[in-house]
Amino acid sequence: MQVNELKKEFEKFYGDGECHVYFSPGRVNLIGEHTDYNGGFVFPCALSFGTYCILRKTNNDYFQLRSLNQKKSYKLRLDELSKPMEKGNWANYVLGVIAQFAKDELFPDSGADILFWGNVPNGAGLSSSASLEVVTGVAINQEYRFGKDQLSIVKYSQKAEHEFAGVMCGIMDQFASGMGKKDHAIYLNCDKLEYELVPIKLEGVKIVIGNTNSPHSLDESKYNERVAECQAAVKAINPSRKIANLGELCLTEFNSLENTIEDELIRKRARHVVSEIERTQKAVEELKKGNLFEFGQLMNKSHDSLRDDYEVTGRELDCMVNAARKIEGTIGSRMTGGGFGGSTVNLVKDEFVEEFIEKVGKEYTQNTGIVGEFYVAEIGDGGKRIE
Ligand code: GAF
Repeated sequence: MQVNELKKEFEKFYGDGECHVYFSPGRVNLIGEHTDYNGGFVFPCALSFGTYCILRKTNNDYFQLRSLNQKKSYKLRLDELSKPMEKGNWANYVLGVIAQFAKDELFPDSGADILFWGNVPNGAGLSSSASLEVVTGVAINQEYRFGKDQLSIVKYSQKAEHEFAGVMCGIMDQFASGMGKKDHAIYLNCDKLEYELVPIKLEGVKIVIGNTNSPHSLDESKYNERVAECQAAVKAINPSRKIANLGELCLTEFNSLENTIEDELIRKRARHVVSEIERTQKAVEELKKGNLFEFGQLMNKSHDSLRDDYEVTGRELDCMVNAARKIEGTIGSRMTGGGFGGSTVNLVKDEFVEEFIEKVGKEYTQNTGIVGEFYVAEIGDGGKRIE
């Protein structure tokens, strides 16, 4: 939907008059999975699709919240804006962010009419919820002149996910949605929150996203269990080497310490995290040198580690990745995001993209009975006002 059409939809609900349009993107992570909440490195980019928020301040004392993607709409008094609703209500992502402003004593002093619309496929592991949180934060911050910087909005959005959705996520998704830059990936140290925008100039190669259409839902998945398993690994290592998180260990150190983790499952989880951080660092180095082939090999290894040691891939993602790797022009293929369903990310040579989509799609459907979807990714900017 074009912005003009969205504004017409807004006027259908709320009447004519001035309104402002904000946008925040979804993200695709190229490498560095399940490392963010371990203080490691990630390498995501913002997408050109995401969530739009059209907003008009009013003189009322209530917020009206609607989404073209959802059936339920809400009318909430200003004093109700920071309270969570029942689990599963989409408005929680919005209220969760408003609640963070409130903790800093920043309260909207008048009402607003708000319409959301998103074109990130839900459950595709491409951060539709982060894009909704970040667009809310950016819009409320600017409209009510709260004066917060973009990084604070990113942090508010992560807190909203913890407190209002119950997912103890790292900061990657909200960071990519807030801080992304067109044609760049973000090389982020999730411990220090230092980052570098790395230009993505993939000559003759496209980033192809494969949506398994096998719903991934972070709160229902085992995401929080993985977070807890990593904490258990830290605890087991601590008597021998004091660390606050697994990101403090390089692989050589981990190899010498891994026997301190008695539980084989916990050891495997930790091995994924430590090896993935090292892979991510290497991958970024290779990309900077223009070694796409090496980058692709590391993507493949990342998936294999997520499958064997971290066990977050599942049948659909594995099936799509296996099919992708059979295509001659595939440089690398892996799952992206939290896993347990969702999407794959693939580097595919231009002249093979069509064949990739056709053959991978066909094999995937034959093996799973599900029809997948494919998008050639465009890397866009982070959250901002667009009109
Ligand atoms: C999800 C989470 F929200 C991120 O913080 C990150 O942990 C990712 O899964 C796995 O890398 O998208």
